[in-house]
Amino acid sequence: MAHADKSLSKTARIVILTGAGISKESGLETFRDPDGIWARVRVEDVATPEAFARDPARVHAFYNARRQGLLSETVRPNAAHLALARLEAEWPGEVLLVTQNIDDLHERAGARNLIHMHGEISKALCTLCQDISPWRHDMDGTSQCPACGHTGTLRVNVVWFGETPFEMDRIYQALAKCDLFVSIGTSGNVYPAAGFVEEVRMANQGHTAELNLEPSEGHSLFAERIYGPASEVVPAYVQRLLQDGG
Ligand code: BV8
Repeated sequence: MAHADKSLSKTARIVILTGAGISKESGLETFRDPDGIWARVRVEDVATPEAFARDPARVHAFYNARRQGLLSETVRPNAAHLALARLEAEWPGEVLLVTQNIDDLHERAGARNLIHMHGEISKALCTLCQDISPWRHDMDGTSQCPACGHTGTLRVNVVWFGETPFEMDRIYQALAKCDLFVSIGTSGNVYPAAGFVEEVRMANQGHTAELNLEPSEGHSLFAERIYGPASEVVPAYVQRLLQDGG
């Protein structure tokens, strides 16, 4: 058990949740900030299975634009992504990184023990043969599945609203036994991710910390809260953990 005033043992197990805020300083949009994605498109039109069934071209166009944005050479991991990769590399205990983000900035920063619970924009799922393939260019109704060769069967491999996030059993198991849970760059609006802090509190074992630009919906549930831009507060927090256990 670690409090802000008690250090964490070096064998402690750490679970980190990230959201769109950690990628903001890399040039990617968040969702619920005033200039965010949901300020210009509706979830119901582009991020549900019903939207895809109703107007696949519109959904393909929405993700094609975001994928192109992610792949521009100006979008690179920032100091927060790099600090989390450093923590994973240097912390003797297990560090599991669970991201809600569909970008690839954590892996480009060097993260390895990583779960994309909402999927990845740079992967395609074939709705016919269920193959998941790397996909780093535009997708539309004529795109061909690399595995089964059919066309018109591909969708972006992300979890839409109403769909079940990936690897939930593994995530809940890690939350139940972690000694430290850190939530970074998320507004705490989307479940089940927004409920992870309560899972840790119910297990009554881990310390909980929120690192965000401003208080999230669930800020009062965290034992420790640190506010500021991720590229500043995350490296400082990681340095503190590595130096004296938090
Ligand atoms: C599901 C992929 C069943 C696509 C996304 C209760 C329980 C369970 C479900 C529900 C429930 N209540 C409602 C639901 C349904 C729904 C839901 O939560 N609705 C909400 C809107 C009420 N949930 C679902 O449908 C989920 N599925 O529940 O299945 C189930 C349940 C449990 C177990 C098994 C099965 C599926 C949700 C996934 C939807 N897909 N994305 C895509 O990306 O296009 S969600 C989308 O929101 C993104 O993944 C995003 O990551 C996520 C969360 O948003 P944030 O990352 O937090 O981004 P946001 O803009 O909101 O906030 C950014 C924060 O960063 C802000 O606080 C800001 O201040 C901060 N910030 C900004 N700049 C910086 C910064 N911080 C630091 N530094 C900075 N520089």
